[in-house]
Amino acid sequence: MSDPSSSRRGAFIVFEGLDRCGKSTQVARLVERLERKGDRARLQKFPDRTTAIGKMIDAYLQSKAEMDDHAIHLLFSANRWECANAIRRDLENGITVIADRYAFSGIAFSAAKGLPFDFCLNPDKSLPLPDLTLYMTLSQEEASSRSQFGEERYETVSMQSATRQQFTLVAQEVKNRHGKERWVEVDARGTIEEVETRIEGIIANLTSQGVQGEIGKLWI
Ligand code: DGP
Repeated sequence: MSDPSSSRRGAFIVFEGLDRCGKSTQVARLVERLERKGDRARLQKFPDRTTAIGKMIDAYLQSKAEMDDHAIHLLFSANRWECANAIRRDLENGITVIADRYAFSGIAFSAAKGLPFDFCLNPDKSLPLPDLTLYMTLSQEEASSRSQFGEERYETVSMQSATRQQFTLVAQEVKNRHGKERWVEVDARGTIEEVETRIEGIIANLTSQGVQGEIGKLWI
């Protein structure tokens, strides 16, 4: 009899949230933890600033280059597309892919600047669909008390607050199109260890058992 587990693929798990919610710390710790256990896992950071497109995005975020809002939006999306095949291949090879941001940041940040929601959503259509997105939540007051904003373009209170509102719409869109279970909020308050425990409880099955079935297509 064939082993049913052999048809399982790696899970695609995305972390989203506003700046300073602790997302990058949690993502790094999670990948380390999985590797220590002997699980195969890979961290995929978005934007991936190492590629040619990523370098243009980096210059824009650091205000070293100016760009039309539509143009930079499409570059963020292109940056995800240039990583899409590698994500797909890894998932098919049983590797858990953990992404630090994805297309949901793409919509939330660009729509917060005033671009139409549909324009922001469309370029990412049919990218690999995350099996689960963890949206880390922190109030503006708590985020502000953590540390000062950095130097980058979007790190202002007004931009973060507009982005927060857009994330609410993005969450609704994911739930409507792909099912409620694919978008889970994680309370980002407390110590690093407390948040880590919350995350572990949510993703344990996905990372240890993988996923059955094909990789879906985003927004399709
Ligand atoms: P990070 O490297 O995680 O600090 O992200 C860089 C900044 O870029 C952060 O403020 C969020 C923003 N960002 C991430 N992805 C996108 C995207 O696809 N579109 C836009 N407009 N902004 C993004």
